[in-house]
Amino acid sequence: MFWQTTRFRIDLGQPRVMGIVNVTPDSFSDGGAHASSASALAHCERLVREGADILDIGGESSRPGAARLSASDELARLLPVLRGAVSLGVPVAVDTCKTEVMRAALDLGADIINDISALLAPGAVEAIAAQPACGVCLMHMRGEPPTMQECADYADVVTEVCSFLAARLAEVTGRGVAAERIVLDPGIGFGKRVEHNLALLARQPELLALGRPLLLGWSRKSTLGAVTGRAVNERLAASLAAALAAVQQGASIVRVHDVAPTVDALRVWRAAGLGARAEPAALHNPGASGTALNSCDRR
Ligand code: 7PJ
Repeated sequence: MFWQTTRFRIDLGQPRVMGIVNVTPDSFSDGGAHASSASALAHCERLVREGADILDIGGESSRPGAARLSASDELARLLPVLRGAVSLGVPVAVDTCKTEVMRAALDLGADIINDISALLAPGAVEAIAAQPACGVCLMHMRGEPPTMQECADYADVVTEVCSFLAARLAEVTGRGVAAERIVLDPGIGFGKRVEHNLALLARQPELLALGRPLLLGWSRKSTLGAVTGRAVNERLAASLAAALAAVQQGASIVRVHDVAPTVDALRVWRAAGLGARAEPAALHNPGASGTALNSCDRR
């Protein structure tokens, strides 16, 4: 399977690592804002050196209870970093749910829109459909970040996440976005309690029936803290275990903070031959023998 994005057609015959880049706000001065862009860009460069296949740049925190940011503040944080990131040779995703931010990011050459609200904002589907090839990640969330943990009620979380993603996929493709441009994400931690997140891992193969690749974000999340009793900065081992388990359960892309250790873990997983997929990359791309581990095919 492939994920079509603006500049890259990403071969998902092997699992891919999406490195998280949070653009840290600095409200003290323009100099401070400039410094935080420079350090975010340095972080992008580091993640690429560590083997990230995709960068995911976010300007707004979507953690439970987080305050909302205006589109212009979000753009002021994002755009300077995005400008530099698009020259690093890997596909760049922008993590946003605002239509205005999507448009500006796509104008600057972003490859992927990663939307935790699955393009539900007015005009968002149109903004994606207006582009010939940008990629999109549609994620399930119950409620909105400030209050989402109050909405965590499900009769059957896996079935409900599945139906939501199926409906969004149908809507977005129906409005002119090719299915090949879309990946799906059950949204670990977004309006879900520990038992819901763990059920989504245990029964993740059911989501594969939707017919599109899965992106999973477990890195450092609170469910891992609940399971291990560890604080957020002590969850590396738990995050690696979750990433590998997600891949073993069929995930094509893992969204992580700790790129180098995740790349190592996946190398071992692949070396053991555990990565054989129903659709090996070679069947789709017979000319490309010996593709480098972290390469993405340019369109
Ligand atoms: C996710 C995300 C995720 C996708 C965040 C955090 C919270 N985008 N953005 N999937 N999580 N697609 O990293 O803890 O799980 S922000």
